Amino acid sequence: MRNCMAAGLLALLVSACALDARTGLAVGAGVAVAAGDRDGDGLLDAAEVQALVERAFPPAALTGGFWDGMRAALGAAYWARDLDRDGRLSVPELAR
Ligand SMILES: [Ca+2]
Ligand SMILES: [Ca+2]
Repeated sequence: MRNCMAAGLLALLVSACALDARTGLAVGAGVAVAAGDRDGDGLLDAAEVQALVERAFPPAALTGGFWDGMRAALGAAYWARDLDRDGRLSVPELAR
């Protein structure tokens, strides 16, 4: 049940991304990297992605298994874009 709810909300997030694609996802991806790129290397690493996930769903405020699932799903959505599987997300990867 919990997983179904998480999947439904993830589908909403993904469809929001699809809308964004039509209006210029490349710009959005650049903003996402700029906002999350703490060490300034132009890429998002695991810690930076985790920080973005926790900004979206703060673990201090959103507790319990459902929100754990949402954080895991959002993190997985980011890492699904790691096309070269180097453990870092570039602007071109996020823009695809
Ligand atoms: Ca970085
Ligand atoms: Ca990559």
